[in-house]
Amino acid sequence: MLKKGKIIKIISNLYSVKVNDEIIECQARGKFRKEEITPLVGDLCEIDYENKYIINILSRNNFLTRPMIANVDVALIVVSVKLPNLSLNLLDKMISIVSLKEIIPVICFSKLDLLNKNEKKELKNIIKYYKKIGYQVLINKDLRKIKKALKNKTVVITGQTGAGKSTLLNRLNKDLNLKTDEISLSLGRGKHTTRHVELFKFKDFYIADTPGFSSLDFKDFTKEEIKKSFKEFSNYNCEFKNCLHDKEKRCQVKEAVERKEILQSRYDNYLDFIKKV
Ligand SMILES: Nc1nc2c(ncn2[C@@H]2O[C@H](COP(=O)(O)OP(=O)(O)OP(=O)(O)O)[C@@H](O)[C@H]2O)c(=O)[nH]1
Ligand SMILES: [Mg+2]
Ligand SMILES: [Zn+2]
Repeated sequence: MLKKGKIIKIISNLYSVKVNDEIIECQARGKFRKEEITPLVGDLCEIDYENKYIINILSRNNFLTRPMIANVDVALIVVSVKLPNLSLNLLDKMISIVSLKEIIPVICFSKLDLLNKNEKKELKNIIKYYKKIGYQVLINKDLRKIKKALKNKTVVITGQTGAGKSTLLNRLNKDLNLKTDEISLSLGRGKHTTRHVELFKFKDFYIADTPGFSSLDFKDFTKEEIKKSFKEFSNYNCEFKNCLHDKEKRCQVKEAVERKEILQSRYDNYLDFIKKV
């Protein structure tokens, strides 16, 4: 019998497929390898229910390769402000990547309790900027707001190793008991405690825990696309229609950076990204 399901976990060659309220452990057909299809967590699929085989992967709305997941609406980007240290470069990279995949980024800062007064003030300005340009910005202590933002969505939680992703999920759902670990003080980052992608059903949303990263590749995109993903830049009309806001003359974006209308770090990260494609 053919049944429809959703892949919620993959560990080596074993695929956990949720069919209604039942979890079926399946193998994947060899044909996927031949056709170069990699079944992903989040994929909708058809399975041969008796023989426990995935027969078909249904077409995807979108997918990410880091973390590997398909069909997500929202990326909850967990950004640690200390231990590991705040990296606006990684944040901007994540925002660009997920936006270009038609996934809505929701920014969630963690570990604000480790900041001193001055650092808190600095962070407040950063939060204000990201809100102004149109992103939802939350903090990991505010569970009520996080739940509200994720309602009825399929969500991937992503961010640096040690940022506190699994800790946050455990707080959102007391039954989860995901493994979490102290960060390595010598390296100043996490220990890659979460090793696989797994999708959990909460009351009114799906959310996937994922392994964190310590760095991210930024490829497969064009300079034009990266420019488009810095959405505040589109408020400015430069003299050259195809202005890359780099070495061009009379660039309105550069002038806005000078007036401090655009955050210097946003602009620097943008230049960094287009240099790398
Ligand atoms: N001080 C402080 N520590 C936190 C906070 N959130 C998480 N932590 C700690 O940070 C450490 C790492 O948390 P994890 O939840 O394992 O981090 P992770 O993002 O899942 O890491 P990976 O699975 O490696 O990607 C743990 O010791 C947590 O207790 C926070 O808001 N404040
Ligand atoms: Mg984790
Ligand atoms: Zn320009």
